[in-house]
Amino acid sequence: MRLGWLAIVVLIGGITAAAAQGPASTAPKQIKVHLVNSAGEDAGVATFKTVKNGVKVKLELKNLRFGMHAVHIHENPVCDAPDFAGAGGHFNPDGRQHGFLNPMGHHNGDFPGGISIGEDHAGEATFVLQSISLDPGAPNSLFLHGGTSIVVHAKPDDQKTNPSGDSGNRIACGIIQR
Ligand SMILES: [Cu+2]
Repeated sequence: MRLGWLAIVVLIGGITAAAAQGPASTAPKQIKVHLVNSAGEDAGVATFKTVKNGVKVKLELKNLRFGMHAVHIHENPVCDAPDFAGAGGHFNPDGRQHGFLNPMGHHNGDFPGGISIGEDHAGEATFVLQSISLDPGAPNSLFLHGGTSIVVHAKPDDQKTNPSGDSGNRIACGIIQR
């Protein structure tokens, strides 16, 4: 019975969508993104969730090299190991420069910190990014132009060097799509 009602609600929703649909009605509340490392191995998961002041990003990563690593949202939904060059530059619809310490900053896809990977090659970190959205209709939507990607770098982010924080090679990547 419950499924039946759901189906009806979905149907009505679909019929009225063209007229009544605000972008928020189709925005996923949460998405999970799977990352791969340069060797094509599973590098863990990033979970994106809409919160009051932005999007909360929880990183649960593995199979990565020990140390601090920069993390960014990049502009293309492409993760082409081993160098992930296809991910393109940082997601930056607002047209700013890189880094939270840059007076001209920051990119929409910049993270205020990085992730610390332990000797077990795993690590966790959580951030709230205020300049991105899961709302497909928003100008700063992660789903703009077919999606974006989340990229982990070999080095930490200095938060000021344009355009990429002197963060070195790309060592993991996950495609962000609806
Ligand atoms: Cu990057």
